[in-house]
Amino acid sequence: ADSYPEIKRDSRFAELTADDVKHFQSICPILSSETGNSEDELNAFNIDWMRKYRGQARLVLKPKNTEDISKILKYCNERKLAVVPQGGNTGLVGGGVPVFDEIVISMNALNNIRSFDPVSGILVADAGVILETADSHLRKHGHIFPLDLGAKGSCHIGGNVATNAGGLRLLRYGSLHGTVLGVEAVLPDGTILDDLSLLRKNNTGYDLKQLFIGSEGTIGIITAISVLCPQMPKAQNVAFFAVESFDKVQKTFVKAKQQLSEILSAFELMDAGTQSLVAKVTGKKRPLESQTPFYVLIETSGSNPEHDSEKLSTLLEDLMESGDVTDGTLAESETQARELWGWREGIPEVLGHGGGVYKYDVSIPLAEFYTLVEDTRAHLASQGLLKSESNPDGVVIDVVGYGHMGDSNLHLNIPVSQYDKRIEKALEPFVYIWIQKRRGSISAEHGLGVAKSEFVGYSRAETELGVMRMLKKLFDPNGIMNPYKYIKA
Ligand code: FAD
Ligand code: 2HG
Ligand code: ZN
Repeated sequence: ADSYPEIKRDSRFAELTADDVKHFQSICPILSSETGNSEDELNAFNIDWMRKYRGQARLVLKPKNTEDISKILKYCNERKLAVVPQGGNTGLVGGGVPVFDEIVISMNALNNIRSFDPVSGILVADAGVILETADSHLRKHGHIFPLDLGAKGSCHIGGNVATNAGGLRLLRYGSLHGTVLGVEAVLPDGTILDDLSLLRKNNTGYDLKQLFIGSEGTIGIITAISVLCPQMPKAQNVAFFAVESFDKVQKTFVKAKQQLSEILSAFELMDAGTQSLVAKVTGKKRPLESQTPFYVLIETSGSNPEHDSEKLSTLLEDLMESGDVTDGTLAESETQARELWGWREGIPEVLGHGGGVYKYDVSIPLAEFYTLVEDTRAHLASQGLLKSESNPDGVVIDVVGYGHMGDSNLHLNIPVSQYDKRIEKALEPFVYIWIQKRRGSISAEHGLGVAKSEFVGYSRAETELGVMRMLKKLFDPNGIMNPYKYIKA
């Protein structure tokens, strides 16, 4: 495939025939070039959210329930037809789209909320339920989904579990490894694994569901999940600060933890570059007059509106008095809170507007959290790639950093005027070596997909990778599940 000159199609996999298409048609609705669907219709499933990765699937299956998926996988496994499970197709590492002609199994039609128990707070729902739909349903019952992220309007809860998405409030509600109580999944040979537990505590043997959380469609298809949902907070407050140095950002983080403790629900960092870009693309008035290198968004979620706003106002006063922050504002309404969040959640969307963007999603110890951005900037400038007054033809528009600082998770983004192998070569393995030296993670929350698959060795030892390969072989001996990605055999 042109998109992947460095990868070869695996000849173990069969090529799709007209008989195969007919067989799938007897199971569920399909989209196929053979049955008259246009390239545009298939492109929606072949091309990813960033328009960076493009596969060539000629068949998209739209199963309606777990049994359909069981029949599909059993057949594919016997015929050695490779597949790629696809949720909302909002992933950022090329994991949800095919590399070659893998059959896309779209989870869009598995979208029933099965049950919600307001006493225990446990939701059971199909994997294809859109995150925002699940959250709205829960809100009607005084609860929320324990995960929130910018792609909530399109991503699936099954996709979230398959990528172990982190999101904006992991700091408060923890990882899906803690909140997901059960998983129903179909194994590559068609076996339905019913581990849809409603139990918080269950030490009877290996915890199988954990293997599916973050497995990116490589060992089976998640068809439903059960998840423990927190109470909807009665009060939610948002503050936005301008900060002069990263040292002061760290001081602000410590004070926020000390003074807000159990009500702190997000601590997000945005650098100046991201905020200029959001302002430029959206044309909106900036929330603060002060132009500083860093901005911080703090959110609290609690049960007493008066107490919470008092705590946040006291924190703002303290930070202003000590000079830790230069300027700050508190949202006075839900609309204002949403607007402030827009300066953070809107970043991924605007970063691609210049032509393309290289994304690195890393965990780094906090002391050096922002140093990666500075070092990458200096490195690209030294290679003559960074656009500047003295280098107006540079293809790299900027080097920016933002992310979930409360979880030590930085999003290093390099917006460019066009994708260019020279930039990629300058960035990789440069970024990964940098991370390895700090014992960080090259994939904090977006997963490996096709983008990071080559580089897992920078974050994982060979012994760990060996065990992972054994697991993959055990679940998927024919290797049909989402090939060319994740941990390669
Ligand atoms: P897809 O993109 O469709 O698939 C992702 C992977 O999961 C693929 O490997 C696919 O094969 C597999 N998969 C999907 N469904 C299933 C299933 N049912 N069974 C087995 N495998 C499956 N991520 C974060 O962690 N935190 C964020 O804050 C965050 N913010 C984002 C903001 C924006 C604007 C965007 C576009 C993305 C963001 N992401 C974030 C990326 C994140 O990975 C996805 O949004 C989400 O978790 C993927 O869900 P999806 O349904 O779109 O999955
Ligand atoms: C976020 O936190 C997402 O906004 C996306 O994880 C990050 O696009 C990115 O690099
Ligand atoms: Zn993120």
